Amino acid sequence: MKTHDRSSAPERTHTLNNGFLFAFTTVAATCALPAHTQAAVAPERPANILLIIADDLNDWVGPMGGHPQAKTPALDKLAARGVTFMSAQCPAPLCNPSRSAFMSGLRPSTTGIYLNGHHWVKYIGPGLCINDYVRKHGFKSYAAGKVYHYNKYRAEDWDEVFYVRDDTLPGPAGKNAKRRPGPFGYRMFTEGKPAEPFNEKRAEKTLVDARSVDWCIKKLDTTGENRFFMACGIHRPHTPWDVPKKYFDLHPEDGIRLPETLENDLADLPPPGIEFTKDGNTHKKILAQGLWKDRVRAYLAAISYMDAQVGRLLDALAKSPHASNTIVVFVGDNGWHLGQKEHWGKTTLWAPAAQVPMIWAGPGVAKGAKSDAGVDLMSIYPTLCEMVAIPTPKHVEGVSIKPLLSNPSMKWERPALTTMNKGNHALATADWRYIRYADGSEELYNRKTDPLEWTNLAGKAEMKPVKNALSAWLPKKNAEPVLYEANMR
Ligand SMILES: [Ca+2]
Ligand SMILES: [Ca+2]
Repeated sequence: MKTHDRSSAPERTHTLNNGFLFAFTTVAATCALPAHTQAAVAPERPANILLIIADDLNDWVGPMGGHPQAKTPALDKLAARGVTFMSAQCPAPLCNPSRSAFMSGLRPSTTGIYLNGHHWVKYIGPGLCINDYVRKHGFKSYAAGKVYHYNKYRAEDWDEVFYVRDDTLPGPAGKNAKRRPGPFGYRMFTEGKPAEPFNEKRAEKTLVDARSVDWCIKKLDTTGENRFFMACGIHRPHTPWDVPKKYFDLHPEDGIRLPETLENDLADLPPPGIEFTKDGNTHKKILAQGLWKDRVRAYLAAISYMDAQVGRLLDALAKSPHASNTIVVFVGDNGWHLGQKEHWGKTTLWAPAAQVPMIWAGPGVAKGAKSDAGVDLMSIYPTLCEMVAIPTPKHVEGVSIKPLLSNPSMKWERPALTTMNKGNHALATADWRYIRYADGSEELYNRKTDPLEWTNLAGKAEMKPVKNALSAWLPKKNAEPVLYEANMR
């Protein structure tokens, strides 16, 4: 595993298992930080942080009700002891720009990191990301699994990292997988064939997500006197969806319900919106193959598998000495379309791709509550700083939602912001979704009367005040994209 050459080299580096598994112990005080980040820890709030990130998870989880047949008992349990945000949005509907943004506090429109081929490590300096920043305030920071896109960690920003390459993928690390042709290549499913459960002979505990969770569980046992910031990234329900059979069995195909869709839903979209739905005619093909239900079932199975892993980690936390003083944040990095607006996958500004689960629980958080405030994942960094009583660094662009955690029904004016490539933005509140594309074309949906966002109201004269009010929140800066590097994808 290549590490970045810096004058403050790691104290020790272990490279194990063909380089796919590694752990680092780094010198704590390696990064020069701006003076405003040097304040001391407030001793009266000794809370730890556990951040769990699921990959490509839309609102098909129990507490959000995005799909009536989602089975997510662990998230149901977490929601029962915390606050679920019903209108949370990602900063970008794609892994790398979303994760690098909410972990660093810097939006894609500020950094120019819009795509997976934009190597965030080269543009966001040390000391800025939350996992590194909290270390200056007495935290140890630990990562397991997919926290940043692939394994594009800056290892020096953590005390220890556990990363196992997902060996169900093809390529040098994927000896168990073969390439599956289709519009999404190996990453989705074999075109024209029903989804298949993972090789039954292989024990679940050997799969990547189970191993990441096991590592975190062990770490919970061994964390010493320091407060900890632990991030656990679960790869599922990102494709491939071939999770173990028992999760498919939870979702019999016969009764599977398809997402609600509208014929000619695309008719009222401006050209850039239509462009976002183009993904190689996947929807037409899936319809022709009669596999829509099959795909919905496989996604639900992958969500249940993810939930089971999250449940193991949360159960272990509940039994640990850190049970009562750990703030838990569960999020998805971006959503996923399964036929809504004739689209499959992410990379759109509509709810299926932009809306994500965000559940908070722990000291200072209301129990069993829901908030429909328009918030986005940029709130994670400043809220965590406030919750653990350390100063929020000045570069952080999001705002703290701490008031909502104790008073989830309070009125919240500010909209959530999602950005897709340069100059395309969606602003979402509990009531509205307003999309402004780079060419100035628009969409507006009334989320209260039209929750599936079918009827574009942007052209109606009486909607002008709504559009104007939301437009005020568009970012002033739209950074040029940074250099695209194909090998980052
Ligand atoms: Ca993702
Ligand atoms: Ca429509």
